[in-house]
Amino acid sequence: MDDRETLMTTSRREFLERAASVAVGVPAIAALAGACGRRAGDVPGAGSPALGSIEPELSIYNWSDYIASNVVPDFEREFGVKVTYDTFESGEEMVAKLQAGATGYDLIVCTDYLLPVLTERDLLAPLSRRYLTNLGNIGPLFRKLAFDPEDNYTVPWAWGMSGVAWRTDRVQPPPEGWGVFLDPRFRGKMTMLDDQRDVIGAFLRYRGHSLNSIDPSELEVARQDAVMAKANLKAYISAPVKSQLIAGDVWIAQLWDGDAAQSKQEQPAISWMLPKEGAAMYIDSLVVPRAAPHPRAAHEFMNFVLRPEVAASIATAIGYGTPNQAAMPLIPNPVPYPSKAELARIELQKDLGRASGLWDELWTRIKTA
Ligand code: N2P
Repeated sequence: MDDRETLMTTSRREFLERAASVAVGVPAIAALAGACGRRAGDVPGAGSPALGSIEPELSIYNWSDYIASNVVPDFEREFGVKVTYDTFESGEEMVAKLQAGATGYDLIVCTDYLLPVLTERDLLAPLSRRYLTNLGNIGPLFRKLAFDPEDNYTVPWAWGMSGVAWRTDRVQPPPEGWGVFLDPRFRGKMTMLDDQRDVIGAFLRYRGHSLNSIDPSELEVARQDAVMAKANLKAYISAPVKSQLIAGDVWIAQLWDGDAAQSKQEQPAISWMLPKEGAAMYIDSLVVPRAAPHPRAAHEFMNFVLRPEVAASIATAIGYGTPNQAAMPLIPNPVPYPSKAELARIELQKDLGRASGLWDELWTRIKTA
């Protein structure tokens, strides 16, 4: 075993410990439309209900730029199912759409900290494991996580980190931390994610606090820093910033590692770094809403993407880490599990419970400042 393997082994264990510490909090979102009572016989963990035959349609709601282009057409061809595929740009956008009454989705890709919001409102259907015969391909690191301790609701899709992408040909020396967004030298050439958890979280870490802070005074300082940084920003923009980075209109962007990797494919002068003060890591998972009209097709799709070659094609296209251990050898440049040094700087986002209201309010004040 060489040094790198030793490091990877250690890292995996620590990574698991950290991932396992994701807290399951009290949901803050009061009324998610479409909530209905638990049906008798499908209590979580009660087993593997039969779902009937596969429906001819399937409706998926995922983050943008988060799938390989062949996956949906290949599934449609093999299973004879017509897929409707919608995308969102932030977790809050996804939850807001569900809140507004969108009930037609069969599969949603949901970020860890939002899962308690959905499960505690009883909005998710327990999975029928009898159809998920490929589930064993998921590495042990990504099973039985704190947000779904019995693996009743989630099939992990990808994991990633929120850091900083920058143009190595325009910015020297390389940025090291979140303070770069307060540097007026790059005014008008910088963007941050259009995502309250990422923006406020970055400035909390900048001051040495947890990015899950609910302390009003820490949050107030983060708000002030965010407003100061805003004067230097071109925009709050998430995945669509990639084309501006590629074109050179943006030099420094708060961005997730996989989206940065996607842009680097087109512009090799783009690099990505994990800020020295630390940043967020997340795990996104497939979930089936309780009201899903096509639950059997949803399960067939989950089992399809659990195949090593399908998971590998997704990971290769999106540039994110895969939880599918069997896929790792099939990926040309798989994202390695975080190094020991990186692990010390990574924090998982948690459900903020009742403090979500305060975060919402601060975000509105930042955006309207
Ligand atoms: C993919 C978005 C990454 C998901 N474009 C962040 N949880």
